[in-house]
Amino acid sequence: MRTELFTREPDISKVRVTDNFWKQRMELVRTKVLPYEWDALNDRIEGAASSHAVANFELAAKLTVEHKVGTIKAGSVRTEQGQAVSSGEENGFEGFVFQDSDIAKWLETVAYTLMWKKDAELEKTADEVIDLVCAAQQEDGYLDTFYIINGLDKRFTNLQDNHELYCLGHLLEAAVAYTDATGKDKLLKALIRYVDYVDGIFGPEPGKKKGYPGHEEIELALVKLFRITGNKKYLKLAKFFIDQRGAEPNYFVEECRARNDGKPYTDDLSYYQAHKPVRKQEVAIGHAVRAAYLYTGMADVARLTKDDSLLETCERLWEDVTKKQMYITGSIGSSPVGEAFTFDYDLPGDSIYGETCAAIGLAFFAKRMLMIQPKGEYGDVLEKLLYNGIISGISLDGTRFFYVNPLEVYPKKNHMDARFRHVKTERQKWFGCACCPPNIARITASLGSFLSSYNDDSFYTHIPAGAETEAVISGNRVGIAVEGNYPWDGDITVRFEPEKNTEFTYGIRIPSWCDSFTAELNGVKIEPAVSDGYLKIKRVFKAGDELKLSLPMDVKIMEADCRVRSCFGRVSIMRGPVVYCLEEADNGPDLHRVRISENAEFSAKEEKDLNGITALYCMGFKELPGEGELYKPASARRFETIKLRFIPYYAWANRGEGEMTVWVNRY
Ligand code: FUB
Ligand code: ZN
Repeated sequence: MRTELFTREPDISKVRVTDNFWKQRMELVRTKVLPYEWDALNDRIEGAASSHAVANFELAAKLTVEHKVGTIKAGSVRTEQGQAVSSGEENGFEGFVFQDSDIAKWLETVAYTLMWKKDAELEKTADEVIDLVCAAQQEDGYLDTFYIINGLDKRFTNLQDNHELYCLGHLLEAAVAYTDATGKDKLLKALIRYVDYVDGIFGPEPGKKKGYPGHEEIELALVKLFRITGNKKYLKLAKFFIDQRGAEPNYFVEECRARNDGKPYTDDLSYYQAHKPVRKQEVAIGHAVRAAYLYTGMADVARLTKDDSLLETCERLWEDVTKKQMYITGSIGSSPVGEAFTFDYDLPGDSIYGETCAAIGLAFFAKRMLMIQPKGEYGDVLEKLLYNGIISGISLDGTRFFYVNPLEVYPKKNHMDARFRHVKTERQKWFGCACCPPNIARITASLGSFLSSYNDDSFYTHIPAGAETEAVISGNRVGIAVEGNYPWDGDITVRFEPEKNTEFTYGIRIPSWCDSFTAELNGVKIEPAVSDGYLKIKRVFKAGDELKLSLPMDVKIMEADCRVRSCFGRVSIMRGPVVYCLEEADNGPDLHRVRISENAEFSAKEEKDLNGITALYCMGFKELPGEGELYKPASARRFETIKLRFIPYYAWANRGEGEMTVWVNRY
């Protein structure tokens, strides 16, 4: 294969996140988000959208035990945004067809937290949930509450919309994580039975169905199953789903014809990335979460099967997503119609979709690309996502969530203009379609697996958040501890503790926002080589070696490429990896009237509000309204000077409803 630099992710149970910024969030997930989520999944939160996820499993388990499973016909209807929903509520199933996945993500998050903090009570609850999930399983291994309740005769007849393979993927991820965390394999064994059943139905062999999921997810999950079992058949199945996607005759068209239920088949296969085989896809298209999960699975399979053509496809799509269709916060998905990508440089900040799950999916993709080849650009995007477009999806107290992550809100418009109603101006208690909150919980809880990767002769730090990681390099156990106060401070110390002297290459990403930096090894200034965005040091490391890095965190006034129409003539502010915004709470209303000069001088101040942030201040100008006339000569405009306070974008909407903008007019 073209690259031989493969690395593997660290064993997450051997990573201790010590970082102030993240430890606080991880603890929040453990102590607040998980119990809150559990209440939501049990419909115990007053005023929150209904979930029914636990109740669906209870009903499915009851029917399984009583041998009364699915006798009534299942179907699906579509929401405005093209999403399939259940129409089987009269049978007792409630919610979206993929409601099971919320339970899976909760379990997966529990597993990660147990890796850093034992909690007998939480583990007991998780064990009980696993018992419940397993009780719903059919004798042949099948396990999806929607069809168990609504009609097993219809299972796998609507792969396009009904999410069975997506739910299986999430359950698999949970099972692998739970086994990693606790050593218990009840769920894993159950899921293996289900996957084996699926493997008997789908595949390239004659007589098997040539289908693939309408919502990708199982591909990346099968790779995790391959990792924990070592059984190549799971990798083969992941590859089959990827290779088969978009092949002619199109499976979704054929399955619709076979269903013969009077409903027309979809006229937009690109929504599912099924309009052509993946290797022929030139641009990122369709539903953004689906795309990001697909690309993640593709990168996994490319790495593990050494498939150059698949790798080239990943690189091409990566390029398109990150250079032409990504917001400055890392968010993706410009349109609420189909929750989807649109076209290059179309990045409106106010009518954006920017689903939290899509940002998380892109982080998964970035992590996989880093495992194929540690390159600065992958780490830069991962960092952008982690410090901006992902964590903006959760309130600082862990109990309110954004599904859509706008870069600009004017609440009056969002409430009154139907075109902007999908953009909420306040985080919500929960969602009927609740994919995002549990997703943000699981990525936060598994942060340790995103920070670094390594192989037999090298170790790379992708994100310099504080963490102690243990890896086996050249057969020796090597401890590597990163310390600092990222993302507020660019001074980073890396300590090396190999069990014995070990030769390897240590690489640490020099972020693209950093124009110059200094480095010292054991107190001596060094000028090490930077290649592919990483500072690399090859030597025999011994216990006590220490690398100090100083990345100056200047405030940067950024602009988008002039092909991005929506923010033409506007600037946004970054410091280090953090994107900033203006909020009405600090700067008054009518933020569209604010302008700043590209020579504005900023001061940075550590402040205690918003759970501790570095706020930025500068002088700006606010245009004054006229005397009543709607139009006037431009030369007649007048400004007042105003002191502006910028806060990190992720922290917006924690002080009540108000205007917010990331892009500010240029003076
Ligand atoms: O379809 C499952 C999830 O629901 C998608 O990933 C999200 O976009 C939401 O529509
Ligand atoms: Zn989501």
